[in-house]
This record gives sequence, C-alpha cells and structure tokens, in this order.
Amino acid sequence: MIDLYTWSTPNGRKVSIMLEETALPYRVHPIDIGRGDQFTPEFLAINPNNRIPAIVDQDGPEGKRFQLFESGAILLYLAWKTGRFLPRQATAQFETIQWLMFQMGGVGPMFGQAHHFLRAAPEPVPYAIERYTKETRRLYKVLDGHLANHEYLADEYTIADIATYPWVARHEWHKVDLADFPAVERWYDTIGARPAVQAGMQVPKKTG
Ligand SMILES: N[C@@H](CCC(=O)N[C@@H](CS)C(=O)NCC(=O)O)C(=O)O
Repeated sequence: MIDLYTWSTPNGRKVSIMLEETALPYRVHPIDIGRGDQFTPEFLAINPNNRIPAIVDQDGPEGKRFQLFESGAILLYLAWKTGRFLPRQATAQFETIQWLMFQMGGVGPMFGQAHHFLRAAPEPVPYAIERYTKETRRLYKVLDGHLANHEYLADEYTIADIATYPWVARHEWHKVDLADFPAVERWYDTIGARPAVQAGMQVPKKTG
C-alpha cells in the first residue's frame, strides 16, 4: 500500500495519475496547503521541504517502508517499481528523463510563477507578470514544436507526459489559449482521454 500526501494541484496530480495508471493500491491523505497542513510536524517528518506531493510506500525496496518527496523522483520511483511508463532502452529512457527534467525545471516553476503573479500576488507587479507569462509562452512554443512531429514527449506515453499534463490543464490560469499551440492541444486531448488521467485529476476528492 502506498500512502499519498497530496492536494488539488498539478504537482500532486502527477502522482495520482501515475498511481491510477499503474493500478497500485494507494490511500490519499489530503494536505490542505491553504490551511497550512504542510507545516505540521507529522508531514514535515515525511517532507522537510513542506510541499506536496510525498509518498510513503509501506512495501518499498527490500520490503521496507520507504518515504519520498519531489514529484519527479516519485514518478521515477513508481516507474522503477512497476516497470511502466519509463522505457528500458537507453536513448528512449534518457529522452523521457530529459522531458521530465524540462517539466520539473521549466514548466512547473515558470507556470507556477505566472499563476502566482496573475492570481495571488497582493498587488499587481507588471514586470513579473510580463516575465513569467512570456516565459510560459516560450515553453509552450518548445512543446508545440516538438509535439508537431511526435505523438508524445518521448517515443511513447511516459512519465514525462504524466508530469506535464496537469500543468497544461491549468492553461486558463496562465492565460494561454491552446488553439495558439495546435500540437499541444492535440497532445492534451489525447492524454486527457485516458481514464486513469481523468481519475488522477480528481484526487483528492472534493469535500463539503
Ligand atoms: N518541486 C516540487 C514542488 C512541489 C510544490 O511546489 N508543491 C506545492 C503545491 S503544487 C506546495 O506544496 N506548496 C506548499 C507551500 O509552498 O507551502 C515537486 O515537484 O514535488
């Protein structure tokens, strides 16, 4: 059994999509980051960086309890554990890791900053809005150029697609019209049609 500590955000949903895709049994522990649940001593013992997602695999390597944070590391671990969504062949594997790193180092942080300055900053900061929305569009252009000639980010559907999808799903938040990036839109519709993706995007379930 895997314990998943998550919230209704793109980084959390990467992991719930992967758990749904691999059909590993898991339990959801909602960590309400708006309320500050990520700062409790119990959660900090799992992720000292006070961010979701994190997992505890009760049946980790060598049958021992294993805890892990950072969504990219969790996706790699679950791919290792199940042998799925990370090709074994060397070039295909490193191309997958390349696009996963592109998501972790580019898409996530830059879209995240765009969201912050467009939606959450206490006062408008035009320089920051311009910087992060421009960088977001630049990243879409890179994705669009690649996806114009490739069905998926790597040769097949992988953890790189799983990592990127929930961020593109927030395209309205960062004010991107997918019609401007037709290859991304085609890819987005393909990924979004997968039942496991649809299920993973509903985690954690809304309460109240
Ligand atoms: N690089 C981390 C980023 C995780 C992250 O930024 N999580 C956000 C939600 S998407 C969070 O927990 N924020 C809580 C906080 O900043 O206190 C990962 O990919 O796991």
